[in-house]
Amino acid sequence: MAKGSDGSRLANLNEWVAEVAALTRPDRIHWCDGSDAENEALVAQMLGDGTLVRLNEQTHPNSFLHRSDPDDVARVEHLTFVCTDDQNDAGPNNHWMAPDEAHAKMDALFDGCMAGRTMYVIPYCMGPIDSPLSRCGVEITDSPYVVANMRIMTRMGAPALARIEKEGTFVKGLHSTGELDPDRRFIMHFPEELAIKSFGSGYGGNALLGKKCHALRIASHQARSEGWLAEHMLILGIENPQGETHYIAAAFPSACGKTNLAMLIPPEGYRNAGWKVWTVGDDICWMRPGKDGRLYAINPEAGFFGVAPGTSKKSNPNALACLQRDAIFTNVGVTADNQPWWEGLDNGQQPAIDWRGEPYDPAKRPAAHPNSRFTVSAKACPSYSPEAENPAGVPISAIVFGGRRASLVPLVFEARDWTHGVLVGASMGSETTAAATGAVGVMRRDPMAMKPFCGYNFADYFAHWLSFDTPGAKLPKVFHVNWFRKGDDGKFLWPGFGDNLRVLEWMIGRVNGTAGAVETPIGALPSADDLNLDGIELGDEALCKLFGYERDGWSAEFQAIGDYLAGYGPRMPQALVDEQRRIAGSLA
Ligand code: SAT
Ligand code: MN
Repeated sequence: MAKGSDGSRLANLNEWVAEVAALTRPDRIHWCDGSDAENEALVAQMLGDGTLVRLNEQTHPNSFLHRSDPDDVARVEHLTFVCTDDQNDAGPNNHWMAPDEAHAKMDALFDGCMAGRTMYVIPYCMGPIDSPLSRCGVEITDSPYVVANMRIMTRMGAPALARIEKEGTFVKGLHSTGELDPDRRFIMHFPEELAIKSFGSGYGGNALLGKKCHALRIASHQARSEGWLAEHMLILGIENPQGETHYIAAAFPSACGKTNLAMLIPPEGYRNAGWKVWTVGDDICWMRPGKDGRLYAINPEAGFFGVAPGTSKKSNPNALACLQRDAIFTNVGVTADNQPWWEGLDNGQQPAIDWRGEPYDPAKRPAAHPNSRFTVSAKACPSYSPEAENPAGVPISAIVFGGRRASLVPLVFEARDWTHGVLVGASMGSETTAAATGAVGVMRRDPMAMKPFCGYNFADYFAHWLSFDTPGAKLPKVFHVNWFRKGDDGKFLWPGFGDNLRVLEWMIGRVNGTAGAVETPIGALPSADDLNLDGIELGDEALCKLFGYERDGWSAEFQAIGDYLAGYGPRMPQALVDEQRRIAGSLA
């Protein structure tokens, strides 16, 4: 019998923990309270066994490096399953396994896997503890690294347990790092049971079960039945010189700059005029209609699990400011004096040791893994919005969809109405990144940036999106952006980063009815004069490609979008099919 079980006041939680302990057979059970003392003891243990390395205490107090297994550095989409009774409910967008078969497979892997280890029970709350939009879960894991990360990424410990005891329902997440054998690695979701089983990986998106597994895959399913939306979106607030703040939610695939956009620093002219950007969240957004008909959003997370490479004083000074202390770095390089280092950090220092712990040799590998990450509390961010803790959430004025598209897609366009906006989201395409294992730079459809994260059939998901358009609803305007358009020389045409505020300002102008646009079949595009381009130089090619619309290319794109939607069969909502046909027709 494992030692250390304090238990909770909730019989179904205690029973589940006992069941898991009987299966996994840990030496000890530790119920996490989220206290500093608990965290210090875990850190000391991980420093002792090499799971963590202490970074330079002078430059980066209380900060640590974790080097993962080299085969365990990203999400594994081919090993991620949604296990619903009926395969059609998971949809062609998910890998599916029958729940009984999946449970049997996973339970065989979990059998005795915690022998000699401590089993940690982590009660957590996704969202502010006192928000009606928040939802809770309990993750059981044998990884102290997961505990330390969950403590930063969620509201974890005693207050979460108190809420769970009151509510009685919670998402059950079971995780073990196992032997990290890629052939014995699966991330299984049981949305109908509000349960997750993840084995064989310690990587964030596979192992911090509050994040993608709960807050997106399980929550998207839950949101559908409860009338809300769980989305892969950042949330930011834009305060104009008059002191009015508009909130924007924006969906981009992993590693396409959500963290940078969420923490944007306005260009100098805007700063001087009094513009400010507030960060509410950088990855996940839960939204629900309020009494006034607007959508209100919370960030269910409490921290950032951001991509390190490319983060610099220039690209994201707010992120860099967060990373000065109390951060966990995973798979970055280090300098000779043990400071964290990654490609694009641009601080004049040089790496000495790479992410594998070997002397840095640029001919061999980059110092930091392309999907190396930092974990840090949102409260450390200078632009963190006080409204992020508001239990009522923030009202959303605009929804933005965006992907990485080297060609065709202009800088920004606006959807005509909600149905068109849902089609714009549903037909999003993007070139793949290092956030998941597999080829990088391949264009794929990634509707609403949810391809890896939607816990049910995309056709039903689009229908759910369409269902928000009810009488009395005051829905946000919907836009599409592409920061990644390239010129003939292969270089990016748009400067991006802080200058993206110029595009966001135009959107707010459209919301307020003050900004101009040109109507086209794909939506309303600003002309170069509709955007404030003061202080940036754009050549003829850039102006043409960023603000133009290429009829032939879009005609082909809409054929491809039609084929994509048809792949979902009759379950695809007719309103979306009609919208696609209407636009395809006007492009022909
Ligand atoms: O899935 S992670 O949380 O590791 C990050 C991402 O891919 O968006
Ligand atoms: Mn993400």
